[in-house]
Amino acid sequence: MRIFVSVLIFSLSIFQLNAQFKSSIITRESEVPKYQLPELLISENEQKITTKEQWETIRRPELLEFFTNQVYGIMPSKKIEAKYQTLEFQTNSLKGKATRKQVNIIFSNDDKKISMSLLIYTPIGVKKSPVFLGYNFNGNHTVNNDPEILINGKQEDELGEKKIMILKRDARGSRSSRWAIDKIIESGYGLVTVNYNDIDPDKNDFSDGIHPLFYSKGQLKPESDQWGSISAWAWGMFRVMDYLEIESLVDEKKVILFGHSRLGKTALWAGANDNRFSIVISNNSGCGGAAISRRRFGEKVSDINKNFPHWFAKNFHNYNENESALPIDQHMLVALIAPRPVYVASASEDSWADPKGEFISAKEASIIYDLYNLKGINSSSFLPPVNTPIHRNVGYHLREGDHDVTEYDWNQFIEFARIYFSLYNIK
Ligand code: GTR
Repeated sequence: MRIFVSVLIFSLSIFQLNAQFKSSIITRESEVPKYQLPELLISENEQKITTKEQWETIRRPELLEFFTNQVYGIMPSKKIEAKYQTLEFQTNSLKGKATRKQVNIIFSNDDKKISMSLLIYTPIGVKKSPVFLGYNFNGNHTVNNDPEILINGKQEDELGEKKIMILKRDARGSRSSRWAIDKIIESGYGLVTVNYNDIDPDKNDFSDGIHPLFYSKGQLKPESDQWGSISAWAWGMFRVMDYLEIESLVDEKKVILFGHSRLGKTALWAGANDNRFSIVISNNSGCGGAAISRRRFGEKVSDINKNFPHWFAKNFHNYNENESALPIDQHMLVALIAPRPVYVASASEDSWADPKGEFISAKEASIIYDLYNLKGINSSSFLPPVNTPIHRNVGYHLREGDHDVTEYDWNQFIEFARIYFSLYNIK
C-alpha cells in the first residue's frame, strides 16, 4: 500500500511538472503578457532622437554595445591569418547555366588551424554577379544534387570509411528544397554557401571551432561578455565577405545575407555589425532573432538559453524569465541594419518563432528608416494575411505553412533584391 501511495504521489508530481512546463509555453495571443517596448528614439540619457545623425552617433552605438556585451557577446577585433585555396573551378555546371567554384578559407593562429569550405555558383554570362550568401546546416553537398560538390572540402574518396556514414545521414541534395538554386541562377543571382559547423560546431563545447584561435593563455571558454556561437557564425560571415571582396565572379556591392532559423538570428546579428552586406534576410528567426522577447510567445529567452547554452553570451542568461529588465528588444536589432533593406520572413504554423512578434519587430524598426526618408512598414499596419508580402525597404511576409525555407520564400527574396537593386531606394 505504502509503495502504491508513493508511486501515485510520484506520478502526480511528474504530471504536475509536465503541466506546468506545457502551460508556460504561450501559444495564444490572449496569453501574451502586457509589456512596453523600449523606445528606439530615446537615448539612455533620455535624449530624443530626431535625425539620422543623432541615430548614427548616439542611439545606434549604445544599442549595438548592449547587444554586443549582453546578448550575443563580443567578437574579437584582432585579425588572424586567412589563406584562400581554390579547390575546384568549373564553368559548365548546372547544365551549362552556372560557374561553380569551391574555395577553402584557412584560419590559423600559432599552432591552431580551422578551415571553412565555400561553394559558389554564379550565372554564366553575368560578369560580376549579385549573390545570396547563407550558411547551410548539413554540408554544401546537401544543398544541391551535384556530384562535384565537395564534402567538407574533400573528394568522396578522400573521406575513406566516413563517406558512407556521412552520405547516409546527409545525402547529396537532401536539403535542396531549401535552396531554389535554379531559380536563383535563372534570375541572375549567384549563391555562396558554407556549412555553419565549419566555423563553430553547433554544440555546447568551446574547445573546438574558431573560439580557441583567439583564447588568451590558459583560457578554455569565452568570458561572460564574449562571443557565443551566434557571434562566431556572424564573424565567419565577415570573413566570407573579405573573400568575396576579392573574388572576381562576385559583385561585392550586392551581397545579400540570408539565414534561416538560428542562422536567421545570425544573419541579423552579422548584418547589424557589417554594412558590407547590402541586404539582410532573416527567415523564421524567432527568439533571439526578429521576435520580440517581451511577448514570451513560443520560445522564450529562458528556453533558448537552457536548450542552447552556447548560442548567446553568458550574460544573456541573466535575462531568463526577466525580459523586462532588458533595455533592448529585438526590433532594435532589426533597426541596426537601417538604412540597408532588411527582410523578415515568418511562417503561419511556426508559432515557436512567434510570427506576430517577428512582424512587430519589422514594423517598429521602420521608424529608423523614416529618419532616412525611406519607406518601411506603416506604423498603423497589422500582421498581413498569409502569402501577402510587403516589399518596401523593410520587407515582410507570412508564408502559409511550417518552419522551413520554401520556393515561395525564395520568390519573395529574389523579387525584393530585384526591386532594391534596380531602384536603389524605394521612396
Ligand atoms: C529550434 C530553436 C529555435 C530555432 C531552431 C532552428 O530548436 O528553438 O530558436 O533556432 O531550432 O534553428 O532550426
